[in-house]
Amino acid sequence: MKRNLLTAVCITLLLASTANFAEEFEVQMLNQGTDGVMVFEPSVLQIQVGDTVTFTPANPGHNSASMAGMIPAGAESWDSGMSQSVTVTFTEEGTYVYQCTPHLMMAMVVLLLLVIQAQTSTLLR
Ligand SMILES: [Cu+2]
Repeated sequence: MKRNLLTAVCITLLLASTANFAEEFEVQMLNQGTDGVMVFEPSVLQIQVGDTVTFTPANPGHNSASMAGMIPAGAESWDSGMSQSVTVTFTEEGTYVYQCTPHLMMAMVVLLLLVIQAQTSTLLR
């Protein structure tokens, strides 16, 4: 009996850890970050399909805009607008390149976001 209970607890924990909950991430647009000036932080994110990322202008004068032709086919482009935040849900697997439009000429903020398909547990199938 005790053993069954322990097994049940273990399975519950396993299911909880492998369950596919969409996660939320935040990327800040900064005048000064740990990587230098005019940066997105974090600069590279690995997320899963279905996750959302909110781009937050911690300092004004920035935006987050996907670059045409540099996001996966079928993915929706975005542009937060100047000094605005935007929340993007990533529905397509692949690599996304985005920019801060006014600072692109400063070789700034063209960053990568990698979206991978969620790992689904074979135990559940
Ligand atoms: Cu900027």
